[in-house]
Amino acid sequence: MNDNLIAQILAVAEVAGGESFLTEAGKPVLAYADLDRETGRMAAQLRALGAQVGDRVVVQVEKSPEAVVLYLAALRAGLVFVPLNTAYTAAELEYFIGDAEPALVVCRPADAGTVAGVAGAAKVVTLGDDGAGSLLADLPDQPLPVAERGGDDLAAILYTSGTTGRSKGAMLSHGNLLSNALTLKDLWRWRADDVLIHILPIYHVHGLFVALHGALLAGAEVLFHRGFDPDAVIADFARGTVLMGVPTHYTRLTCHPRLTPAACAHMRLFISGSAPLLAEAHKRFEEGSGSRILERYGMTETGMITSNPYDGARVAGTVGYPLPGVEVRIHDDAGVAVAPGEPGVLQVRGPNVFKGYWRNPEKTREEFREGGWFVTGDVATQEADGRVTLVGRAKDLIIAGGLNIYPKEIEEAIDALPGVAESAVIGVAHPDMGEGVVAVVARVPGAAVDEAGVLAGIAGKLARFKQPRRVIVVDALPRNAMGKVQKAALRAHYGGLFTA
Ligand code: MLC
Ligand code: AMP
Repeated sequence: MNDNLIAQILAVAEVAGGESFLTEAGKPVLAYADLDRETGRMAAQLRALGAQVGDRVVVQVEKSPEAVVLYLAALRAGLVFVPLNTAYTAAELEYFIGDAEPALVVCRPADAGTVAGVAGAAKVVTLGDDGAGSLLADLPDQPLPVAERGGDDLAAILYTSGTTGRSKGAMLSHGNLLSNALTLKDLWRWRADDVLIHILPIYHVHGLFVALHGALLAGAEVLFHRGFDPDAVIADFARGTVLMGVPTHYTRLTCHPRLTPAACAHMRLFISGSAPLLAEAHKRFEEGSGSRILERYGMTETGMITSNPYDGARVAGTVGYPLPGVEVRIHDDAGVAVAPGEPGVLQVRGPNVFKGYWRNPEKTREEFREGGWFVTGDVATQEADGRVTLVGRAKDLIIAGGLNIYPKEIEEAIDALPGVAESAVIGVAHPDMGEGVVAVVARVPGAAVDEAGVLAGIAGKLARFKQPRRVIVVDALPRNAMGKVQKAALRAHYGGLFTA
């Protein structure tokens, strides 16, 4: 049997037939009946461009129907799909390409020159958001058959930043992706007559896997949004049944005057994840929409781990129960299981857990415990009935608008600037993004360092979403008796910067 994820998707597509898979601005743009042929031709193109089974294909393109087909075609050709945030700079891209060593890089037409400069031995082709670009030129007529893949063979590598400041590639297999998708299909009751409103980027687990696989394995229609426009989303509530978003999406929708229970009457499921949904935001959305959000918890390395129940209590501020087939346990610093209700670091084991970090066995060993338990770095409590609540993070991580930002990476960029002695980057409450990035920068005595200079100094190096919203210049950072910078004290001191 072929464990290639796309084999399952095509089996569903065959049944769904003439139904629309992707619909954009009210127009069907890709039918299930065409998925086999479209992915087959694109897969043949990838092969013609030199990508062989097991090769990586790095993709940094805008969200478009063609980009969705590209992802599925990469699976079909047996390639390892490596999607990148469109906000990454050329400097960041160079690192990812150097690490992934792809056969092929697909980029936006406007970036072709810059990308060619950092692509090394990889071939560079382009794909525009209008479907133009060299990738689609002279598309072969003859579809490539679905490549034979085992459950442990890699389907994708998703880069996730680390506390060391360097991103690591999480290796996800066809088996990882399929097991998680099938579990969620049952748990969230996906049906062929569902209509997913797709507003997420397709370079992360949430938009690429959780949302798209859910729809694809049900044969459901996807109302395809390239960005997030609350007006357009609320208009689609009349046809849609499922929405997936990060808390920022729900916060913005809650503020919208047209969010009413009547406007949401056709929707059956609102799902939130990727960042903490404050209990207050949960309540306010319910007041506005008449629906209770279902919050779930996951990670790039593991896909989805826990979910609030479909039937039963969706408790605000909790992330629900471990998914069927997924085990979690909570351990203290000494590696001992904590009592119910006590905090500790959540570990996870199951068919969803990734195969390790790409070409980084040490990091892989560090993050796993004996028996295949992966250490998430999230601090959680679990009640006796199994319900999980996330209460903090053991990892130094900021999540803004559902995007992970690792302070270490920003600190390294700032510390390299002239006149900077050291820096501490923290996340503090932000009304729109959940957390906002603040850099507290200690200058070398007498050096002329200011906010504008620091921001200009890192602008070309780090993606815009990672750049601090505020830079505070000080003479020295607070330290404890051990000499460690007291980030908690900084968070307390600057906590009201965006909310006061
Ligand atoms: C945009 N900006 C951000 C940002 N998004 N800054 C910090 N964090 C973010 N997430 C910047 C822009 O560059 C711009 O900068 C300014 O903020 C305002 O932009 P905007 O137009 O308001 O942003 P918008 O395009 O509306 O995007 C906001 C957003 C988007 C929330 C819709 O960030 C988004 O789609 N987030 C979802 C990310 C996601 O998919 N996460 C899942 C990861 S998977 P300026 O100043 O230049 O104008 C995962 C696992 C799991 O975590 O469990 O799911
Ligand atoms: P990423 O590395 O981008 O996959 O992000 C994974 C991290 O996002 C997790 O380790 C959590 O810290 C966080 N996360 C995901 N879902 C939730 C949630 N529902 N509530 C709080 N944090 C979450």
